[in-house]
Amino acid sequence: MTRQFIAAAAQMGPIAADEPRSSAVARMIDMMREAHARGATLVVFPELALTTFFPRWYIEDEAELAKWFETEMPSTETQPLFAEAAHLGIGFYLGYGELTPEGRFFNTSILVGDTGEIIGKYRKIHLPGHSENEEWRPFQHLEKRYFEKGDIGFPVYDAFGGKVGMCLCNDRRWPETWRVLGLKGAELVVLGYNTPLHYPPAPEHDHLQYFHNELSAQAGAYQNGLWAISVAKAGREENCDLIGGSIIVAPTGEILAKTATVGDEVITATIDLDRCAEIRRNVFDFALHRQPEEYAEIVRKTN
Ligand code: CDT
Repeated sequence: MTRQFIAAAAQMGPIAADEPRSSAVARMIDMMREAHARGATLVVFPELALTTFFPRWYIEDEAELAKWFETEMPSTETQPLFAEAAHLGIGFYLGYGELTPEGRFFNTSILVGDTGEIIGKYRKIHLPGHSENEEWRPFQHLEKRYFEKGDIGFPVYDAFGGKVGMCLCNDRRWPETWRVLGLKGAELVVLGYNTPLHYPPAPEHDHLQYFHNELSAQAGAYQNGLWAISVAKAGREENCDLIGGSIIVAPTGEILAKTATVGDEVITATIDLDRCAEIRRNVFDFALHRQPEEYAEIVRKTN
């Protein structure tokens, strides 16, 4: 049985603070249709794809904060996306702010199958930024304040003929994310991101944002012999420029498709899950070459 399919990255341009979710969903449906017209059976959307990247603001009032979160999925506003996916027979990955019935806040993504059913969920583990309002910054990055660390680890789901893992934005910079997913057998990792072009604590690295973005996904894919689809919310969102550079990466680490804009843009590539073996049966044959007894430092708590 062939394990080949076409997958799409659906990069989104900025979402304004006052843009209703219905508008973001309509934009995603347009791109889903384009992906489908190009033969895709999976389309990957960004992190926090229904709203602006609200952690750039200090929000003191919890009721005000809660407005950026979803209490159900699908919701009234997102139902049309699920319905269109089922109609077209295309699966998707979607990032959003999750507010649970117990009142817990997570930065979450879901994987949805081609009949519109939710296959799996991931809650972001590496939460970047800071917890307190830091007025010296041109914009805040308050993920540590607004989200709880994910509590479901890095699950891998049987989907799209193989094993699929998820992560979110800052997770992609950590080799541990990719390794854990790789060790669990993931053959494809899908992820969305919101990455400001300007990094206030170390602005001397601003010109490296696109490079580090590619470096992380290419290394993660190659060193674990898996496919990666990494998708931006991009462009000038309120007072903050977000990088584009969405990519589809082969298990060899090669970039097979890349966006050229910082707006809504669909790219596609053929994913052949059997190509993971090119790497996993060779230089990164885990069973043959890994030396985990020498890796204890990785799991020792240092803070
Ligand atoms: N959303 C997200 O995780 N963004 C971070 C920004 C850099 S850390 C402030 C990222 O790793 O891209």
